[in-house]
Amino acid sequence: PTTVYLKDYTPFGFTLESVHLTFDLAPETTRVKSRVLFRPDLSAPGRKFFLHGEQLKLLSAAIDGKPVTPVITPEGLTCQVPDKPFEWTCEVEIAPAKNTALEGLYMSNGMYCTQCEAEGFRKITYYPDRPDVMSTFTVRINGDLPVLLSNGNAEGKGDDWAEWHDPWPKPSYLFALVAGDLVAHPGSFTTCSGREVELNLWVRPGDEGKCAFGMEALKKSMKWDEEVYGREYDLDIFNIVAVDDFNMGAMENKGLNIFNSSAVLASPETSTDMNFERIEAIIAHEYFHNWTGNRITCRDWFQLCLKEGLTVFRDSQFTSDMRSAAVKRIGDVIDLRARQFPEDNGPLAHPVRPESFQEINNFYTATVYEKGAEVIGMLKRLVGDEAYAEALDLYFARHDGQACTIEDWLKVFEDVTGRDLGQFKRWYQQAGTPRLKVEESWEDGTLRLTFTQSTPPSAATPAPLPQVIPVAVGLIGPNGDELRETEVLEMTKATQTFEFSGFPTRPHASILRGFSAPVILERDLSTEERAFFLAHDTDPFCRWEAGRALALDTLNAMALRGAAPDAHYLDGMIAVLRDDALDPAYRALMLGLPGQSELAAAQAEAGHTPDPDAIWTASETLRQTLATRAGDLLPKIYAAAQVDDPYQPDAEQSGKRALAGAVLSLMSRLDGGTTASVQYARADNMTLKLSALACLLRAGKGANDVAAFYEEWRDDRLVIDKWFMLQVAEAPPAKAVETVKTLVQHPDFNWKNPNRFRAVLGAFTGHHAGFHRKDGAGYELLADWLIKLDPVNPQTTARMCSAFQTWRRYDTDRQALIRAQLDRIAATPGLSRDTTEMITRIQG
Ligand code: HT7
Ligand code: ZN
Repeated sequence: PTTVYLKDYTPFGFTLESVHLTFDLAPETTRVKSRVLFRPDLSAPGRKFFLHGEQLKLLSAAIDGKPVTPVITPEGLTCQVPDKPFEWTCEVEIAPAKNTALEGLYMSNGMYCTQCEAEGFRKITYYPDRPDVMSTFTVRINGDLPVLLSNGNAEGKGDDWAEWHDPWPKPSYLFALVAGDLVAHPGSFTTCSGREVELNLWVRPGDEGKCAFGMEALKKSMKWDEEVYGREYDLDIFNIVAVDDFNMGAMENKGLNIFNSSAVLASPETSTDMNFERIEAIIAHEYFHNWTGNRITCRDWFQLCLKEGLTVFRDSQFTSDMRSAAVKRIGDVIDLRARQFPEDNGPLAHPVRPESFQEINNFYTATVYEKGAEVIGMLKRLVGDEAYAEALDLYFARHDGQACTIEDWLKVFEDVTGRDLGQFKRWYQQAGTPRLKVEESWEDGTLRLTFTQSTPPSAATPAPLPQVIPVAVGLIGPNGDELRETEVLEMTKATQTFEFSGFPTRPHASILRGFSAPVILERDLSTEERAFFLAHDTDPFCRWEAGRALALDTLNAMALRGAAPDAHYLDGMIAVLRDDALDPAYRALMLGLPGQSELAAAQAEAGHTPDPDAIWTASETLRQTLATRAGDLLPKIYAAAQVDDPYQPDAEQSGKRALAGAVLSLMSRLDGGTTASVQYARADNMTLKLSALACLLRAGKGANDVAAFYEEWRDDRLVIDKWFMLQVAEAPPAKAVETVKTLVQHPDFNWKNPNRFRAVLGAFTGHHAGFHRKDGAGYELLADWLIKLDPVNPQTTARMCSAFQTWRRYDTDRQALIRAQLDRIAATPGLSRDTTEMITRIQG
């Protein structure tokens, strides 16, 4: 397979004046005609007329009406073209019904839909399928289907045709077409300049009752982007379509967003609070792309973080504004540590802006998205809120309509602030999570903090250089009073000391407030000091982090040395349980334990070999001990956390349900599931149903309810995904493999549907002790399924290979077992480019 390098970027050499497409839809024989006006850029002498095209049957091609015979390869075609503007026309045939990879034009439950990012348009027609080639599109769809949609504004329609025109130049990856038997949940929005925008959420008949929340989320997003970023919507219509077969969450096609149905459809009876929050965030994310991604796009796919990091950052700001900022921040950090840190510290490590790839689909990663967003958060912290707002205004004004780079992005900040961001740029260029070690000394009323940064070398970055690290620090007194407000220390060297003077007694330094940089903070604190911060830190993140560190320390001591649960942790958690003044959602977060994979990572980081079974046992023991210690306190808190009002998926109610759920899971260890049974029977919403069912399964009592649940919800595919997922997640480690093997025999296990595949196999790879079963049965099972899925859907297969990325952490037996499976996958004849690249990188 060929490797593409950032350093090799060259412009296309032709401008596209306009694009006209005509689709004659038929499941196995769709005809696509294209008419494109090309203007050669005469100042680009080496230009080559190359049009991407894959799996296309070329029926005809012509230049200025004269038939031509291009040279065709599996990647595309070339042709002699004139040195003056010319009209390219061609007709191809494709088979959407046979397209199981879900890239290009494909079918899902009888509906036609497209997914073109990153390089799917080349499976629709021959075209310069690269993000720096932008043009206006006019699209005619011929097909005998009730709803025919494409990008932009509706130009006209008849019984079996529709025409759309998108006046905003866009790259091909933002093209979309949808056709099918769909119903609209309508809405409207008046923009800040008084324009009326028609909104529609298109769904399959039967799903109409799951649209209201998504529509409201869209309106809130449109308003927020006007108020916070000054961004107004720019078409007369905005359509969202829900699709059942989809490789990722959603896609921001101009004016026609396409969503995985799990990322947009919701009702209280079928969706959990977490589903609602995720849906609100994804709708916002895709909508925000209209400016950060669509109006200003990426020059090439190496610049993916330009749109994704910024848009994730913007959707996090939105959620913080709509809900609790502290809870959102902590949730983001939990997610970053669970998904991005393993990537950054393993064989898949790559910079936020990678420098090479074989298959770009493999770089839609937590590093590009979530670390990319962290980098923007750091930039904002360093320059301040005002300069950030000014820089963004300049970015939109200067680059509207362009395909840009990270250099363009940083330059607006340099121009606004006068700062040199050369060193800061390393965050985009270097892989690896920096370790930030802090040492403290106290003398003559002065507290000195000495920070040392170092990033482990990796294949992607063999010799990392010091980065700019904003370290937010506050000082607190012995009673928890804030002695010095949060200030951002700017670390630029490998080692740096900061002094804080004028204190009669030694203050406590609360460090890395708000998780001000995506680093691993190495700080030697006693359990007493951690308990102090857990009780007194005024920064919600650092307070939560203190509890987290206590949990990690005690779990590691229990798993590695058979130690007893730490009293400071238990006392601290009892205090949290008793503290009615704390936001329930925050208390629920405090009560959560670190994930078992995170514990394994921490142990490996400290030079130990993690034992998944010991980690599982330690986690269970700690929960059981906490439950026993809390005892009678639990039913009281559970009762106080009940919601009497009608269900609302808002922050207040979901916070209470999260706390009730955390407490119920502790109570179930004491009452054998009695309270959970009552909750399950009475619940009128999916959040309460599922939290109760999980407790019952853990208590070994859920079999009947699981069966009844299936009968009740068998016709609702999104609920049945939950049904599959829950059984895997709650299986005891020794039974996880067998549970999966039984579930994949179920008639509803449609493995070609990515949501269903992930519900079972994704949940399985998240079951740390089950997946890492000592005899390797978990590894073999996953490999079997990856080999089976790869020819059908390479993208989803490749993403799931990352379950193996942590293989070097484990004992030599497990390492050998995983390596054997990696070798087996790699040796599979005809393995896709996607999966080949992932497996090769993981093998190292
Ligand atoms: N920009 C999109 C990324 C994407 C995608 C989405 C769905 C299916 C396949 C895809 N390939 C790439 C989603 C986003 O970040 O908003
Ligand atoms: Zn995105």
